[in-house]
Amino acid sequence: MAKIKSLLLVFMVLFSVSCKMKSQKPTAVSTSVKEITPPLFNADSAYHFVAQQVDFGSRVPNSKAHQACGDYLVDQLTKYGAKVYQQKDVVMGYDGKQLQMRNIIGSYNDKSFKRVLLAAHWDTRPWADNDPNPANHHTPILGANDGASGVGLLLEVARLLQLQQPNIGIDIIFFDLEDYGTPQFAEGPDQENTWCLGSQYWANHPHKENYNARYGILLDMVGGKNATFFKEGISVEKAPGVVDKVWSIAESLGHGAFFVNRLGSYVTDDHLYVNQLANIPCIDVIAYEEHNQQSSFGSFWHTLNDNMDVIDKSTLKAVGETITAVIYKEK
Ligand code: AHN
Ligand code: ZN
Repeated sequence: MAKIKSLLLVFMVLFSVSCKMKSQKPTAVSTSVKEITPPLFNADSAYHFVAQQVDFGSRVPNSKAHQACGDYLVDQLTKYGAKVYQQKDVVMGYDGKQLQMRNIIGSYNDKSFKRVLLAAHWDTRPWADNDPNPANHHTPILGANDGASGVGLLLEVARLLQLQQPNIGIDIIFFDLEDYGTPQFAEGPDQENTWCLGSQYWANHPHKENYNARYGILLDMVGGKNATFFKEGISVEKAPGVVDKVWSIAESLGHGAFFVNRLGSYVTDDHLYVNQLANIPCIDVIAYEEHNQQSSFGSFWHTLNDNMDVIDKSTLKAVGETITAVIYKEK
């Protein structure tokens, strides 16, 4: 009997302990928001994604290369685990031509309401109208820097997103028809809205109803040798906090020589319409050379020299590491 009593006592004690354990509240607040170590941005991989686009040739609207490269981008985003949306339509160019447009969107963590948008244009300019040789003005450019660099960098980010999910959802948008803006040789006015046709379309018809994001980062010409990125005017006006965040993270990573802490110029680019029409604060990380006579975007801008020779892995690395750090810090 004494044995049974003491056994009972042991059970009662154990039971009360287990009850206590159950009722104990966790001391740490456990939510899904964590500090995340970002995966390593691989500049060789980004460079490869740039070269693969250039290998298609000029990706000008209504061309085989444009179509083939668009299919490649969809395949890559799919391979890296994105939910892929395609917006296909026909829009009119400055010259009245009907252009086959395709915006390509790769979404990660599609259900989250905490989102950041990353964008670049994937089309290339049909005219090298800034080439020193006027005989080249009607020839399409390869757009290694102007087009392929931003997209290649974001394909590398897509690869990382499959390896490690950040705390937020990400939408990678490849805008079409950014670079069909009125050429210098055209008669009549250079209307601003002849540029950025794909982003205007997207901002007027987002790929999802009521789409929203905390902010956006547009990448344009982010692979050039000795590139510098000044704070672009519209970005500073519309999304000063995002500019400060990106430039200070770049600095902290040792990329302050690329991300110059000074004001650049105002650029008509896809971020204008993301800000103006979609009402999402969006910055443009775009090459800017203060003292370049030929172009503030670099000497090869809209010339036949915009090929793989102008691409430098250390620029892709500086921008790539910065963007990666920015998105994995987000809570
Ligand atoms: C203008 O030249 C009006 N905007 C520059 C946007 C651009 C062209 N980005 C790449 N190509
Ligand atoms: Zn261009």
